[in-house]
Amino acid sequence: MVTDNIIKYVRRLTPLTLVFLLGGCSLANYPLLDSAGAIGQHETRLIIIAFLLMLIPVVPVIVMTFWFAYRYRATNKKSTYAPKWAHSNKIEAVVWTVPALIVLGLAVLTWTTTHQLDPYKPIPSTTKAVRIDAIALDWKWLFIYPDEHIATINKLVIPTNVPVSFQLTSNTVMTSFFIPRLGSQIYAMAGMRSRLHLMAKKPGRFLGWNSQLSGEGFSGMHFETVATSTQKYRAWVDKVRQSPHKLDMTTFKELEKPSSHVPVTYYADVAPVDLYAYVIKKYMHGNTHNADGSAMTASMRVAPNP
Ligand SMILES: [Cu+2]
Repeated sequence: MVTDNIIKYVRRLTPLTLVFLLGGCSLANYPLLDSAGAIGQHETRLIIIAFLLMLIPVVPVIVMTFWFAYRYRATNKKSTYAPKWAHSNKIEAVVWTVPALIVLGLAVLTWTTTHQLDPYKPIPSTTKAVRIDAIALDWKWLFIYPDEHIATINKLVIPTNVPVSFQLTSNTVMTSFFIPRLGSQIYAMAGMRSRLHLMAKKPGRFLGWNSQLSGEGFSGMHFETVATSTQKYRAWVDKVRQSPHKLDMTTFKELEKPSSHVPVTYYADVAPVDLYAYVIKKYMHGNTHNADGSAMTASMRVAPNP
């Protein structure tokens, strides 16, 4: 029969089609599924669990569509013909209970993980966190390492297995700080402080970017994050300290002018003010609050950093 032949061909072709369709896939193209960070790994697990949960109704529906079409075809005289059929309590029970349970499961999962993975929550560790002040400029990222008194443009270097504690703000419109392979994305807003904690679990080079459209130079607003051993991180800090550039008010005034695709720049010294506090203060107009709505502490309002 013709249909039998068609089914045979489809059966033979399916694995081959899959090979062609999925041949282009590699985890490198899907940074969220190829996590290299402590937070990111939890998030990857969450994405996969949510995906599988949602497949519970999707897969049977797809299978049944084909099965019904085949079983209840006009030429099949063996299946029951029931033109008056209208209602089934059994079907209603399945159709309502299963999605309800899935929604309940997703709700519990989302509630617990959003609290577990709160970007404001420090990552427990025996080693002291590396502090980084990230300031979004038009259209580049300024990273200040307040404990090292160094700064960079569009480049982050962090030690592996050491928590990194970011405080972020923006010297311009709202932007979004995101290193997909390390974990959570967070917004940086003018006059506000947002916090983010990340930790790289393995060495590597990861793309970081602004994932919030912020105007003309948006597409050039990305940076490389290098996770490396603590020794190499220390060596890098020493190297930055050799840089001839200093980040003072004059340099900052130049930096805040719009420019895009700005090459990596190192600053050996950040002087004399606490730039992060200065940028926040610029936009406060007396109303000081963190991005979560809480009031800023007095030490945040007046430079320098605690
Ligand atoms: Cu606000």
